[in-house]
Amino acid sequence: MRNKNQALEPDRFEKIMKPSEFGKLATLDNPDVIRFIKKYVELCEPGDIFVSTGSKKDIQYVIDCAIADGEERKLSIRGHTIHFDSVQDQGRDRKNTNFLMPEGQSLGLGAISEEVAGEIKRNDGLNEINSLFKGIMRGKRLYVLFMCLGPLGSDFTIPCVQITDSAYVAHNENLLYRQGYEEFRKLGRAAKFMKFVHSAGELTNAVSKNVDKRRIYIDMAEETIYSVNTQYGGNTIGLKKLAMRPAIARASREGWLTEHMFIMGVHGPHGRVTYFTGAFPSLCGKTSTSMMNGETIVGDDITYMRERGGAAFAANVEQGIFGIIQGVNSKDDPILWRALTEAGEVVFSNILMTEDGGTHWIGKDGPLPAKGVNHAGEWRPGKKDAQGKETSPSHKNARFTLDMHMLENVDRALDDPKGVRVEGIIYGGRDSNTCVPVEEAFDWTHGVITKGASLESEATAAVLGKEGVREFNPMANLDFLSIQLPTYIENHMRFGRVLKTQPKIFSVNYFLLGPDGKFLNEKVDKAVWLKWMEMRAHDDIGAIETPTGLIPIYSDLKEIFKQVTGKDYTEEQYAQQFTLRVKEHIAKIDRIIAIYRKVQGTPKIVFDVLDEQKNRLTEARDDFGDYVAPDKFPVVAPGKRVER
Ligand code: SPV
Ligand code: MN
Repeated sequence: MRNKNQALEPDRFEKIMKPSEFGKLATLDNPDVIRFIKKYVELCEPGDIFVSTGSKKDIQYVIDCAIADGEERKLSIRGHTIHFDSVQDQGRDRKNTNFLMPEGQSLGLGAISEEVAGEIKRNDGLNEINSLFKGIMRGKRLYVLFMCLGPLGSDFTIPCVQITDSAYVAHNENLLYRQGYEEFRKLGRAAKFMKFVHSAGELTNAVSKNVDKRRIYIDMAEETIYSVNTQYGGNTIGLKKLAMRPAIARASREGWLTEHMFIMGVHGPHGRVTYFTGAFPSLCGKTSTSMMNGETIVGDDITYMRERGGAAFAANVEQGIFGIIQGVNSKDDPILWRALTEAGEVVFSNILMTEDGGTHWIGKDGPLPAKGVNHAGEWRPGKKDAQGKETSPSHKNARFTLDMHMLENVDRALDDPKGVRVEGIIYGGRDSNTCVPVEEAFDWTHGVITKGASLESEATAAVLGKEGVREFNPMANLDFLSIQLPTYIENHMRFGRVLKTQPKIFSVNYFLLGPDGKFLNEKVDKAVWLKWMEMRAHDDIGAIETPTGLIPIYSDLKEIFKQVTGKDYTEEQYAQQFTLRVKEHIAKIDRIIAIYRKVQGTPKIVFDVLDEQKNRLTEARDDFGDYVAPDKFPVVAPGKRVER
């Protein structure tokens, strides 16, 4: 009960809410929205509230605030800004990302890996987060954003409210997602929205200070996600990785898919455009694949997929890119290069800034600047870290944010409410010694199980502290799984069953090493694998049937290499790249089976399909040994398989 004095005292919400801002909320006619915002205003005690309607003016206001607060600084090129995250805040924090679990429930993901989001008791988590949020926004401004996941006016659309005290986070949301204010207005009380509450916490030099108290807590019951004491985009931008958790659960309940996938149009013969989606763990070439020269991009990170008229249709959840900048150069990535070096709205994070507002990053064209400033402070070539190791000008996970509409290669279907028809799904990981550069699965089930559900990757810098370790990462989606893995796999199988025409499933591996420890492929070779998959999707060319899938015929690749890269692709290169590495494959299957044995409720079909593959491999080994050249296996005509 309130005492008399408190009753006279208006609530903070009423006190600090300007009529102009309240008016923007009132128009929405949604008491749940007001209740939600009010709750966190009372708890976090901001000094000011700004409500964005997504108008040009409101979007510009957020940018101005980010610069005025110092979270972003202007660079010399018009529209470019730079932001720094704390040295300890350079990637997604798996350790402090937890599901708030109701009593007696578990996702069972702990059996698979210690690296996945953990589980804590819901009440404990809420208590902890509430105490961290208490008064955390004193003296700061709270930004309220109405956004949408997916294209507007579509069955893909999910309305969301993001509240944050970081203008940098709000700026990113505005670039990366479609504005949702109109959608909220249209839906009124019927809006079934996801909620994101973020505070960067106390700042020093505009950077989160208490990263030791960084927490990302996921409350599935309320579709609400809390993030505190961090600024790194993957931990804070609600509609990005935070929203994937409730979206995966919604998708599974309703029979569609939420995937960690790009979408791209691959341009085939005679003006044909064929859409592919691709799932890759972080830092494995996902964005660069989707940005491949000559193709068009629909999305680079997160995809929703639904069945329509018996086919699979996919839409980009986002409209922008929060992409890795390392290695972007004018030769390999001409379109991105132009976007990142010409006037236009771009937010850079954790790269090097020079005194005159220039930039540098690992792999950028041009000479290293003599000095500059990055996330770790002053930098000069040769600067060593505390361990005496030479440091690079930018962090490996340094990123850029931009709206894809500014790209020359944006696909015209980006905002199509229907999505695009998917003809192929690609799974890729960082794999130095097992899988061939490109391979097609025999069918949907074989692809889902041996490629998607068996995906592994050597870990990278997008996740804190784990470089080099081989990690199991089914569908490259393990970090975001919010349902039990067997349920997730079964949803894929079920999705395939309702399709009359199933997309083909492929794997790619850009990271295969030769005996000398050098990469067997160049960056541009990716373009060749895409064209090969495009032809296969239409049954234009044949393939070679190996125990693990269908691989290219040398003569087809030779021609595509000539056309796409101008390179003379030799038979020797082909043999090196496409030799079946039986020993490594069997070791991989054994690893995967051992993992699924630990997962309660794994569907039997998973073991059956893996066992069959192992048997085929064992037979091949008996006949040909541990390493088998492609010419030992039969050629099959387009659309055919070997009769067994
Ligand atoms: C990834 O790491 O998969 C990303 C960047 O796309 S993050 O926002 O950190 O998830
Ligand atoms: Mn991603």
